[in-house]
Amino acid sequence: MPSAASSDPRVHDSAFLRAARSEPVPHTPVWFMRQAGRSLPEYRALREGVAMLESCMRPDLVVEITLQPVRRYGVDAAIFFSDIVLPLKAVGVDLDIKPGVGPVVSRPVETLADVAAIPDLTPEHVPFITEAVQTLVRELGGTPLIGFAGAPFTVASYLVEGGPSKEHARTKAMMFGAPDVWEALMSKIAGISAAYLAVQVEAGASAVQLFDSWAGATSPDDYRRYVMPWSTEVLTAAGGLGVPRIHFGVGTGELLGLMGDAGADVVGVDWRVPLADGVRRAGGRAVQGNLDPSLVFAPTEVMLARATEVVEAGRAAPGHIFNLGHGVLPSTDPDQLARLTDHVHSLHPDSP
Ligand code: 1CP
Repeated sequence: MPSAASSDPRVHDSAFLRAARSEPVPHTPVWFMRQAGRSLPEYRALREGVAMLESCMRPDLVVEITLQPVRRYGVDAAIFFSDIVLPLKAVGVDLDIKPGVGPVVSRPVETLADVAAIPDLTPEHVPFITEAVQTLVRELGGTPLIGFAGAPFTVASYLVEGGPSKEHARTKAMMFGAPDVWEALMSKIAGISAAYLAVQVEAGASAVQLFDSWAGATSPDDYRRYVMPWSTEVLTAAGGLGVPRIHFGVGTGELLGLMGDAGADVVGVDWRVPLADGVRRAGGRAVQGNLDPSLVFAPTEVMLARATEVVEAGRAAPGHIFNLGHGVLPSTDPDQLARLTDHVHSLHPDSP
């Protein structure tokens, strides 16, 4: 398959990419969703006085923030520092990321005309992404870089609700009640997310993760009908780039099989699902996860014992990438993540 991903042979043979391809590994690879960010004092220092979206558009900051957790923890992969709403901002949607809140959209999407007003994304919208990825891949050497995008449902929820939401009521009202607007919106976002992933891989990212954080708000039947076709479109396009695809959402225990079938090589499992069940539901695919992010607040020996259980359960899958079951909580003590990384690396991946 064609791929412009990093040509460094150490990246190709890394434990992270081997596990993502369901090949044997020398140790269980580890990275943490939201490993960069507020839990790190060096991140807080760098971000002082710089707005979130501005930091995502400055290659010098993106490079440094992405590298911080790799240096500190020796994790097996870096994740590109950005946000799922950045591509919308780049094409001109009027939105901001408000501190302590999250993404806020000034004019929520309601009609077909609102959807039509959102431009498609081309590489010319995001030259700063290409530059940051290229620099990062050079600096990372043998460590793979994960590119990412938001899946259509999760991105749509911000555009339709106008901000973070627990119930996704307006989103679902459109999904059930205005199928023409819903399909146009999902199709628009699928194109933007696929183009955004392509930019990252063409600049050298060697795996991608599609975040459908809020897809767990839908039932399996509704997921199949209203969500899955467009996630499949993004993952199929990403498959053509020749890199492994990770597909993750929160509270998606009932959807794991479908999320795999949408075109994932690795199914992300949140912490509510015992990993042994997640392995079964992933249907022969590699899995990623799934330590409860709150376990970092438990005594270290409790956290490490639970991490051992996760690694043991992961042995039943053809590939296992250790991660938390969702993002690092901002009040996490980084030293706990350092201990966790060392501990998982010390366990043999194949035998007790
Ligand atoms: O490790 C890293 O480098 C993290 C990079 C990263 C990622 C992967 C950020 C930076 N955002 C994301 C993805 C993202 N953004 C998701 C999917 C992952 C997940 O489920 O956690 C989602 C749902 C968002 C939307 C978003 N952006 C939220 C959630 C709001 C809600 O609905 O509850 C928030 C708080 C943001 C802002 C944001 N994005 C990233 C950071 C570090 C922050 C905090 C803002 C800041 O530091 O000023």
